[in-house]
Amino acid sequence: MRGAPVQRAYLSLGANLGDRVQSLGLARASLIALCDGIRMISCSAVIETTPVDYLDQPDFLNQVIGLDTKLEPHELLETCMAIEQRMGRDRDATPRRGPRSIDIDILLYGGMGLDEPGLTIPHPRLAERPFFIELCNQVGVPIAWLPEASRSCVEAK
Ligand code: PH2
Ligand code: MG
Ligand code: MG
Repeated sequence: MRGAPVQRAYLSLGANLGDRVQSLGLARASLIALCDGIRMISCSAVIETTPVDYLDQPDFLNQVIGLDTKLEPHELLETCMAIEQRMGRDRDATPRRGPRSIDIDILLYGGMGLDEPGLTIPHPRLAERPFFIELCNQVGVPIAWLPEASRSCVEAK
């Protein structure tokens, strides 16, 4: 990280178990307080969304935040996962795409595309989740960073 260029990244926060408002707040605070090399730039509204992909689960609260970071994509991912773990998320106890107390995903990073084990950027389901697009729009994501399939939704506004 030392000497690395600062990159703008956008993360999604999601929670549908426990005190969802508190979980999103704690995730934001953890990203700011615990992480060297991360500066929070923007926060979207927190919105309630109906579950997608795995339908039989409680409604989510979702938010998108913009950061400036010197962490490289995999370091940022590790940071997100460490915060999830500190907050008590137990990946083994819940089904894939099922209920979770906190989920912190990298949506976009420096306008780059990456497809590596454990990390795909842009987030592979960004374009198919309208609430992600709406929240990205709120925090001023450059349209060119969005997957092509979702650009028309933003441009149409
Ligand atoms: N995350 C999932 C699965 N389904 N649905 C909503 N509404 N919001 C989410 O963040 C979400 C979801 C797995 O990452
Ligand atoms: Mg997710
Ligand atoms: Mg995740």
